[in-house]
Amino acid sequence: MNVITDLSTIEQPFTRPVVTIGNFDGVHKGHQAIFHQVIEKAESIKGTSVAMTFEPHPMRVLKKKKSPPLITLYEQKKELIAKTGIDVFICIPFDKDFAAITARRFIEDILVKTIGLSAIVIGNDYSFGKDRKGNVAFLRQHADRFGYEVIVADWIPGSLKTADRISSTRIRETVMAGKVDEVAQLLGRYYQIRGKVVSGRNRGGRLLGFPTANINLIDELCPKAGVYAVTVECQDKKYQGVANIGYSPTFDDHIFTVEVHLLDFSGDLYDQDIRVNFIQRIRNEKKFGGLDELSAQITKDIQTARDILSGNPS
Ligand code: RBF
Ligand code: MG
Repeated sequence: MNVITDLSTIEQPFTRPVVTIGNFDGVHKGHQAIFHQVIEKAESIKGTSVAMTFEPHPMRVLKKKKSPPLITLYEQKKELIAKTGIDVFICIPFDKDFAAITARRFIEDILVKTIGLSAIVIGNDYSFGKDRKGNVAFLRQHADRFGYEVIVADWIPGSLKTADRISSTRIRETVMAGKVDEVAQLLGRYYQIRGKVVSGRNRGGRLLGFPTANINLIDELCPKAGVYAVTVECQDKKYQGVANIGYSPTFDDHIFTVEVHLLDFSGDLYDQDIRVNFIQRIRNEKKFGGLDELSAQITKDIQTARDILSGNPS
């Protein structure tokens, strides 16, 4: 995938580009369907498939206060879009000046002159440009003069309001509710968090017999407190694991931690980049009467995780 983060580096228009534009937070199944529609259209006209997005997320620039946690940060979004087979990824640095560009100028200067737009695929609920004037109807008004085709993305099941509609909002809520199996259905992959392994209180191994890698999250969104069966990616290896998210109420320090115990592993992961994929929720966090009870429960959790993971090769 060709990655472009500066429009001024585009020296000539692409060959019959088929473009989609969006924030694509989560790169969920709906987004994936749009990318496949873009790719198929591009193949049918021997053109170039293009995904255009913005960074930072426009909602961060436009209304800082009530912006929800992102599902996928830039790096992950880029990786996931690359996996769909899109040819060109254009990420426009978003700021107040860019937000002030009218939909009309955006179409004429960027989509048509710079990119050479042949066709655009967008959702019937998407809008862009100053005052969000750019939408399907607006694009259609200018289509003949500029010689591009407007294709309405057809992934959306039912109307915009139906409960089964996949949306970034719904995914955020489902992650925060800890329903990671449902999230996997919406994403078409397991929900993943990324971070760095940091030192914890050195208590898990020493006191409980179950050492954990404590994770300093890079991601903004995290499943609700509890215990989960997970897979872990670290140093180009994949592990099975059991994650605990929360405050370890058995102890009285009330510090929020995300930690993962890796099955069949002994070693040091300090300072490593780590990725955790959430397969299934096991239980709520509990306050135990003592260390023995807690470690007996963790032993059970590990068995539960093994059972879950043996049926989920991933
Ligand atoms: N701590 C709790 O206080 N309550 C729990 O229910 C709990 N469940 C855990 C389950 C697993 C699989 C693991 C690895 C840890 C769990 N912990 C729990 C956290 C434990 O207290 C923590 O790993 C140590 O205190 C080291 O930080
Ligand atoms: Mg630990």
